[in-house]
This record gives sequence, C-alpha cells and structure tokens, in this order.
Amino acid sequence: TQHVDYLVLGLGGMGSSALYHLSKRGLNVLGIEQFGAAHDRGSSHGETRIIRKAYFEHPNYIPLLQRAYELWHDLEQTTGKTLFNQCGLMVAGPSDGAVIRGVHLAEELYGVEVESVSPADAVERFPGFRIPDGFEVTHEPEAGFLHVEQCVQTHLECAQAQGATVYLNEQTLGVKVSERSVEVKTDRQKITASSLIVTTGAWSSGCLSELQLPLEVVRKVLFWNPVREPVYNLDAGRGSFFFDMPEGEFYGLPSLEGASVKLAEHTGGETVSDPADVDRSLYENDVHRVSRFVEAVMPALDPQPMRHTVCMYTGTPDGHFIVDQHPANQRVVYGAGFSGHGFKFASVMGEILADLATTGRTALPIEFLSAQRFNQ
Ligand code: PYC
Repeated sequence: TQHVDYLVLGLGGMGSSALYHLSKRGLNVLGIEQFGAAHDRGSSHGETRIIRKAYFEHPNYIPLLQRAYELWHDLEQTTGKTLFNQCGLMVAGPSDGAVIRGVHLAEELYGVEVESVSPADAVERFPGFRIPDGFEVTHEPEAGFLHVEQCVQTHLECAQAQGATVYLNEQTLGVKVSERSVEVKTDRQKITASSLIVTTGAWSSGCLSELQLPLEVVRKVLFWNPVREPVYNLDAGRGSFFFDMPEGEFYGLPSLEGASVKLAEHTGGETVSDPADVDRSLYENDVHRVSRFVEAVMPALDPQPMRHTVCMYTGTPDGHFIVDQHPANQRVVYGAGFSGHGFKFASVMGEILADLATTGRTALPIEFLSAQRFNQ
C-alpha cells in the first residue's frame, strides 16, 4: 500500500486545478484519473466554455469569479499559453426573466460592466441574429470563453512540473473514509492518504455514496452547425451568446475557424443512470430543439449540425455547486454538482479545495455552496 499526503481523485476541470494548487504549495500530491489527460468522457471537453461575471445564477458567485479570472490570467502569464478569449457575451431574453434580471443584479451589486443594447443597435452589433420581439439585449465586454481542454492540460502539466504525480487510465474501485483514515482501492493498487480531494464529476455519487449527495447526471449534446454566411467569426469581433427563450436556454460561441458555430441547449437533458455508459450517438430527438432555435434566431447558420459531442451535467436540486468537507473526516473535501455552469470556476475551485484540504477553511466566500443546505 502506497501512502500519500494528498490524493486527488478525478483530474477533469476541478481536479487538475486542485492538483495544480496543492503542488504549487510544495505538497506531496498524487492525482488519479480513470481516463486520459484532458479526455472527452466527462464534463470538461468540447473546445470551449463560456466565462462571464454578470452571473445571473446568483450574485454570490461573483467574488469567486473575480478570483477565477485572476487565476486564469496568472496561469496564462506563467505558461505563456492562451487559455481565455475575451470576446464578450450577448445575453437576450425577456426583461422580466430571471436571466436578464440576474445580469442587471450583478451590475448593480458588484459593478460588473454590462451594456444595454437597443433592438436597433443589436441588428448592427450582432449580425446574423434575429432578436425575438420584446426581448432585451445586454452585452458583457469582459466575458468570453476558455479553451477547455487546454485549461485542463495546462493545470496537469504545471502540476507535474511542480512535483505532482499523475496516474492516468487508473480506475477507482472504492473509497473508504473513516475519522482517522482514507483508503482508496483502484484497479491497480491500494493507496492511503492523509487528505483526499474528490472531484469526480458525474461519478461523484458513486465515489461518495455514503453522503447520499442529491445529484442527477444528465446527458447534454453539443453541436457544431455549418455557417452559411460568415457573420459569426471570432476574428471579425463576434462573441458568445446566451438566449433565454420561452422554450429553454440556448447558448453558443463565435466561430473559431469560420466553418461552424458551436451551440447547445443549456436546459433539459435526459437522466443518465451510469455515466460510464452515457449514449454518445446522435438522435433526431437531440437535434430538433437546437435546430428550431437556429431557424428562429440564427438565419445565417444551417439548422442541421455537421458534428456533435456528448457531455454530462451533474445537477443539484437548486442548480448550485456543492463544495464541502466530509462529515466523518474533515480532511476529505469535495466539489460536486457543478450543474453545467462550473468550468469557468475551475481555477478558483482548485484553490478553494486546496485551502480546505490543507487548513480546513478558505478565505473565499463559499458558505452558500455547503451541503448543509439540503439538510434544513
Ligand atoms: O456557464 O455560461 C455558462 C454556460 C452556458 C451554457 C452552459 N453553461
């Protein structure tokens, strides 16, 4: 049996960052990942993730986002890599809808820069979009996207350069947590750890079954649709977009290569009973909701996708993350239930999980993410 001081299970967005922060502190840390580095079997793949600060989900996230921005920037500075693209984000929806109201709340409470764009200006500023009647449009200039696989890969490479050990393609078969010890059994060995960080995404309920976390994994299909007219190009200054439609919430990214636009529905998705077995094929049923959105709102895009990938959201009942310590052992910490809006926080979540694992507390305001809220 091998013993390590810190063991990180799951090296996707959150785990790769926790590994990075722990190793940066000079600690003895091992990370275990059941697939390869920056793989496409979980929730941290598909080229891009939106990052934004006008956080309509809840203003409590904004201090975390401010730190997340700083940390992504630091990682770019240290490595010389481009991970973040500040292309801006257009948000469109009914003025009295939760999304537009949440954007304005972020502006009021935290001074996040948000421009209101009149319908006439929207036609000029966002060519290729047909804004539904009665919608309000905002633009957040500091928003943009992250290159998701490169973020994971960079955290992993830097962690290894800082002395972390990484075991890839090694499956965790069991996790035993008691007041004084942590034991992990994998398909290759047994490992004991003084402290454990669980960031296993869609596999979290399985790894921490004794906690009965209220998580539901859903299957999400991401599409790349062919461009008919070159009006969505990143290099022409186009940005990301998010629409609060009566049918659901839809989002997309500017065209990176000129041929296609990546887009998806944020709402909905079928429940996945076993994340290892999620259906990665494409069905007519997957396509039609996004196709209808394209027909209604993006006339310069082909409604039929040219490619897709399948990803998973691990949702909580209130759509907010769970970041906490194990009730039986404070040296076991976890981040779970990122509910389809977590990746942008990976940089700061790694720092928070490293704080919790090393000192039992963090200066960052995460009380609202405690698992306790489900026991009240
Ligand atoms: O977190 O910005 C986000 C997001 C948009 C669609 C899915 N997640």
